[in-house]
Parts: sequence; structure tokens; C-alpha cells
Amino acid sequence: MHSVSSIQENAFQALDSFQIEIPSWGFANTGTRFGKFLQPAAASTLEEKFSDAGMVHKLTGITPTMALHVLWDLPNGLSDAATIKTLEKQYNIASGSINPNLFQDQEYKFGSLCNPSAEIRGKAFAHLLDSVAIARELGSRDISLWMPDGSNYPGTQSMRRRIEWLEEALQRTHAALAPNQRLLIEYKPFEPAFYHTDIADWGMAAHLAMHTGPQAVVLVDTGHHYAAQNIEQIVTWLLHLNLLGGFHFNDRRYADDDLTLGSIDPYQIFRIFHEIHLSGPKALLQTAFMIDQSHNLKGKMEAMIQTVATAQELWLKAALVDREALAKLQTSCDLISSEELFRDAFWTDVRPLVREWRRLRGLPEDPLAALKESGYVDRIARERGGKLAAVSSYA
Ligand code: PSV
Ligand code: MN
Ligand code: MN
Repeated sequence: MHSVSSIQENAFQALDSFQIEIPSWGFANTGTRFGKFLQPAAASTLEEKFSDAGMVHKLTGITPTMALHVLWDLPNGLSDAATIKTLEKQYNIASGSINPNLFQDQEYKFGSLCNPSAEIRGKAFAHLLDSVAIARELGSRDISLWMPDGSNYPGTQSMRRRIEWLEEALQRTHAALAPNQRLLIEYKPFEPAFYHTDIADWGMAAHLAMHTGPQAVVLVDTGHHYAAQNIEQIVTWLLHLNLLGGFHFNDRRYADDDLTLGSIDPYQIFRIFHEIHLSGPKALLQTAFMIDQSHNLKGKMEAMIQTVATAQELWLKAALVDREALAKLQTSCDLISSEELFRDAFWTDVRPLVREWRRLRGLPEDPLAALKESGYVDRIARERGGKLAAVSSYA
């Protein structure tokens, strides 16, 4: 039996170890292919995104970095880096992962790095190199690659040749990385391509990472799996292979819905976090926790803070699993006791512990309520409301 103070000590240690990156595109107006519902408080400039991210960090204390999408946030490439450095200081938010954009240009109709045209492949590769340079300039460790490449109809593309083109491009990108940089390879089973996708699952991503080089690792976006796939088992394999680079967290009901984390299945995230806790502090250092959500209907600030707080609670719940006791029960195949031990942690109401942790660190105990009281959303809605919102049309 653990004493109350040792539970609190472990809990606070777990909370101290947890940070999560927020995406710039989570503050902008996004939508579905059927349209967008514009929100007056949505950010349409880079400064507004930094301001929003800074506010989320101020209220939660655990989101010191913001992921940037090159085309949406640095339309002029490297020359925008100086502005970003000023904004970082002004709003107390550092640049996080750098996301190349290989999916919006008209030329990518038949693919980017896997396009049959050598010229278009070259253009996509040049964009990757630019993204590596931007990351280096901004001191970002991770370049987070997702590409939409694939095809819609059988027989219309050579899947085989496209593997070879991809392997080559990634190896050449790896050669441009600084020693402290990493290339995160994200997979997704379908959408926008509906017949074949060039990096469709974790096996393909893992192969590509191994083939590419030691600084290439896999990114798991929780929304990028078929229904009923065991994501924590995939995470376990990647940890075992030392190939897990990070996560894009979001929740889903059907496909890549990008709903707020834990809104549909919080137990799923708990089970993933349990595997990270099992792997120890080194695995944690190498695992980038990032949010990849766009809030179509919920208020953007509210949704982001709700997500961050939910992630924090689930991280703590997973930390509460008595892993030693669980290992013994697993060895003796005591099914009910082991499952109940696991579920007990999940069902523990950790919110009082998190509130206490926040209080001791001078943070608001209830960040969502603090956001409301601050009047921030009302103010930005007034200030930004008149402007036409920026377009980030695909998420
Ligand atoms: C693609 O669905 C994706 O998950 C990639 O990570 C993109 O960078 C992101 O969404 C854009 O929202
Ligand atoms: Mn993603
Ligand atoms: Mn996605």
C-alpha cells in the first residue's frame, strides 16, 4: 500500500515530466470539404497564433512550443524566421516541430516525393531541404513529414517505383540534417488518396525510417488508423525498435476526424501513455507529444486548453498504474486482478491532484475558467472579428 504523500510525490513527478506541443493551425479557421464556419476569435496572422499559443501556455504551463506548418506560417520560407524569433520572445513560445507542406501546391496533383515527374519530385525535395534549414535556424529538433501521396484507381500508378523514389528522397533529406535534428515520418491509411497511399501504415513508416538513417523515426497520429486497430501495440513495437519519434494526438470516431483528444475514447490515450511510462525517461525524452487538431465548431482557445488539460490528466492516470504489481499479476495470469489494477488507475479522479500541482506552481487551478475570466477570447473576437480569416483549407 502506498502512502498518500508518496502517491502525491509520484503524481507531481509525472506532471513535471509532461509537456505537449500545440499546433499553429489549431488556432486558425479550418473546416471540412463542405465548408468552413468562420469564428471571430480565430487567428489569421502568425502573430495572432503566437499570441493564442502564449495564452494557452500561460494558463496551463505545459505548452512551451508551437508546431509550425511551413506554407501556412512561413510563406516566404527562411526569410520569415527572423519575424518568428521576435514573436517567440514576445509571446514566450518557442517554435516546435517544423511541418513541410507537400499537399497544397497544384503541382502535387499526382504526388510530391512520389510524383512520376522528376521535376515535381525535385521541387518537393527542395521544399524538404528548405524545411530542414528553417528548423535549424529556429532551433527546432523535429521536421515532421506527412505527404498525401497515393492514387485513387488501381493500375494507375507504379507503387513499386514510388517506394524507390521515396527511399531516395528521404535518404537525401537525412543527409541534410544537423546531428541534433530528426526526421519524423507520419503514416496515414487513406485520404486524400483513396486507393493506395504511399506511406499507409506503421510498417511502411518503420521501414522507411530504418532505411533512411538513425535520425529518422516514426510519428504516430492517433487519427491515422483503421477502426479497431490496436494503437498501443503499434506504439509498443515502435518503442521496442527504438523507432518512436512522437505523436500527433487527436480523437476520432470514424477516420481522421481530428476531434479533441479524449472526447471519444480517453481509455485509448491512457493505454498509449501506459506504454510510454513503462519505457522509462529515455523513451519520454525521445517522444514528442504534439496535438494535431483543428476545431471546426468548438472555440479554438477553449478546445486547445480542454485538450491540453485532458492530455495532462490522462498522462497522470497512466502514471498511477502500479507497474511492478501489474507485472507480477501478469506473470501469474491473474486476469481479473491485473485488469482491475489497470482500470483502477484509469478511473481515479486525478483532477484534485492536478489542481494542487497547478496551485503550487502559480498556475490557475482551472485553466478553462481562467480563460473565461481573463476576457481574452472576447477581446480577440472583437479585435479580429471583422477580418477575413486566413485559409488553411486542408487538415
Ligand atoms: C494529415 O492528415 C495530418 O495529420 C498531417 O499531420 C498534417 O500536417 C496535418 O494533418 C495538417 O492538419
Ligand atoms: Mn498529423
Ligand atoms: Mn491527420
